[in-house]
Amino acid sequence: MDNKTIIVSNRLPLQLHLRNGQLKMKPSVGGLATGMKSVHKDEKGIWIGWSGLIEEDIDKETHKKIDRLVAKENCATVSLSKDDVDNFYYGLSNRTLWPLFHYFMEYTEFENEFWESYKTVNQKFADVVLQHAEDGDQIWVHDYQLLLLPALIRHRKPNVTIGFFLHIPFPSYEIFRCFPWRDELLHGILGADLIGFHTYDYERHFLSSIKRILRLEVNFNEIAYHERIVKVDSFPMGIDYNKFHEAAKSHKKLCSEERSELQRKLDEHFQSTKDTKLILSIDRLDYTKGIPNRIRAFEYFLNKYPEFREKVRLIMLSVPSRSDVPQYQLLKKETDELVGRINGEFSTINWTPIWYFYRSLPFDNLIDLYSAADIALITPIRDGMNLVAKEYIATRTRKDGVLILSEMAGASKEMNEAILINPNNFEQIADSIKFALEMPLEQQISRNHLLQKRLKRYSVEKWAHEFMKSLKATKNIEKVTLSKRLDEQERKTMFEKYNSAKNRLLLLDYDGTLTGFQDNPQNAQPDEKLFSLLDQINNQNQTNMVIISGRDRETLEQWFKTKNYAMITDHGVWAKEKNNSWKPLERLRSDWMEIIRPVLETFADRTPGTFIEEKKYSLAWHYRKADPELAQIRAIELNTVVTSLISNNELTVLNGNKVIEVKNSRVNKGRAAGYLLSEKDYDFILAIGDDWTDEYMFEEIPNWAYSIKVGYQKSKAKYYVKSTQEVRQLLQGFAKSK
Ligand code: GDG
Repeated sequence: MDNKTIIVSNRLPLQLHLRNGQLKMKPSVGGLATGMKSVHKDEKGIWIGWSGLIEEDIDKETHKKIDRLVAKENCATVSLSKDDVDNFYYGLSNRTLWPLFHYFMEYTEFENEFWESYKTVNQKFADVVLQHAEDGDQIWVHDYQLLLLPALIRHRKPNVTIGFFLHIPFPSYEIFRCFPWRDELLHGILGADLIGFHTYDYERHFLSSIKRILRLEVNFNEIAYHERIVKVDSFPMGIDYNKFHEAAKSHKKLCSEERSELQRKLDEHFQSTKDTKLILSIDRLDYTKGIPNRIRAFEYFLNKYPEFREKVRLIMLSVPSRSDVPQYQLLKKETDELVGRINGEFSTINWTPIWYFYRSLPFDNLIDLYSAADIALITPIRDGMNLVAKEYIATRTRKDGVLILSEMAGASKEMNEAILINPNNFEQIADSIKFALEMPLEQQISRNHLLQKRLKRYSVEKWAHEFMKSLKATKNIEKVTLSKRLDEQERKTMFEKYNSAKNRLLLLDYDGTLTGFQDNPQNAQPDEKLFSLLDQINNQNQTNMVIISGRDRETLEQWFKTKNYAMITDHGVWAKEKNNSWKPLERLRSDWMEIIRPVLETFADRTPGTFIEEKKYSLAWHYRKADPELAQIRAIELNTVVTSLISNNELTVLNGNKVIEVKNSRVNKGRAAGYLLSEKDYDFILAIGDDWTDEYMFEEIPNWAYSIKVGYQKSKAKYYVKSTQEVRQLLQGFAKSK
């Protein structure tokens, strides 16, 4: 059976209006709606979102009517109350996450009430999704209003594939860490199998927060999370190129009567002031878009290059947005005043420098504006992508026109041929405007030619398609790379085999297997519960239970001094059988340590939070507590340096769990396991461990034996368990036997 795709976003791709009890519905024409059209239609999709109407404003009957209407468009609604909209939408989404993620710390409000509502509303979305989702479905969740949704869905419906795409920037760790509920938010997003961003920078920032805040293992762009692999990637959103390009073409062909009023006004402008050029800017009236900066930079330009007065005009379209939030009201006032002041200062009888529209215009007017403008001046302070920049280029049917674009917009990463500016540098903006006004036509054409080619190829449909392709591919990750989960059924069979076996061998790694990790390795001594379980197993006559560890003999001797366990220490240098004394498995030299120790010391000195553990036969550099990114770089560096020093095969560098260990090559847990296997014929063998050093033993034991990895990572082990808690459950199972 084919699986369906569920799309979830804050708003539905429909506009619903209730006027005098009459319900009106029309489709939205935004970029997202266009891009998702094929996903929505072709894949038997359902789109889930808020209708835009408040619960208190609609009676039961109307509610039903709305549901019937949207169902015809394959949509389903999430119903929100006034309180939800105030605290979830205007609150946490737009007064906390929006400013924080756009680096506007001073506008960010941390209100517990907002957060509570955000959780409640995300749960409301999850409830509706769960009414529709079936095992095997793909679910694509959009944007910052729904960061908790992936985990809420995953929790109740584990067997679906979930994608998440963030349309705004993901800020640097330094900003993100300020958010009071940062852990919950990250866990929420990690419910997804695939997490998408517009640019690599946002992806990088996200991974950095994952490593620093949750301390999770990140392998290139994959995160090992519980028993899943979560993939992170960048997918720069495109536009419906053909729609804009074709609309611009057909507008050029219209005769004067057919032209819009706005177009006629623009025509008049061109007639009366033939050599006056138009600079255009379009955006929602939002503080992230850098509107006051742009006006001030334009003023600076008029002062710096007075010869251009009466020769240029700035047309600014500001679309009303979130006017319930105080900062937006202030921005409106500031913009009005700036436009007023500059027009007052510079206007002449024939010329007003800024034409300012505070409204939303129909699509056709947008095309008129894009087509008429000689320059597009797009100067956001921060912007996830910015589609306006792309739309302007798409409408340039003759390939003329110049785009001046802020390097703070995600779009700048793909639009190198534009003139890229820092929106805070007025000098640079003023010079760029002059440069753009004087740019020879051939240069305009050659720049736009390249830009158009790229925009046409990577359209919004392609973007949606690529995301869906990656999302579906995540379904296969598991099969290729990982061991099988040791589930209830497998466990039962394993215990049965254990019970009926005559000669059993248990090879138990210590750190990360029998106990969890401690920041200081000396604090990982065994607890009473562990002793009691190990005692019960060790007392079984038919079982040879061996603790096999990389730790030094002295430490294990000390911890288990009252016990009579079999142990192998130092990765296999020393062995002690039950009721027996210690003997060396390998005879080794350790004079190499004098050369390697100073090298490790320089790394420990230069990398705060790291330290050296000196063992008898090896040296280990631990970096669990260090800054994860610095430690990763240093670890690679250390590997290279040490490897170059030990060309004679005598030493090996082991990359363990947040530790690099240099030791003699002749020693490893595999060789030690081999020695045990040669001593006796076993009919039940189990080896369990959590890091790379345990892989040697997984390789050494026979195929029919149980090899178990602790944690969900690439491994040669046949099975995996999730955590040290699960290891304890296994020990309990063995302890019950005779
Ligand atoms: C968020 C992120 C990211 C504008 N005025 C009118 C109008 N528009 C259309 C434009 C364009 C869209 O609105 C604006 O999109 P942007 O990308 O520029 O900005 P945001 O609204 O802030 O969007 C942004 C985007 O999500 C997608 O991921 O690029 O960074 O902030 O398509 O054409 N459309 C009509 N009349 C107008 O007056 N019809």
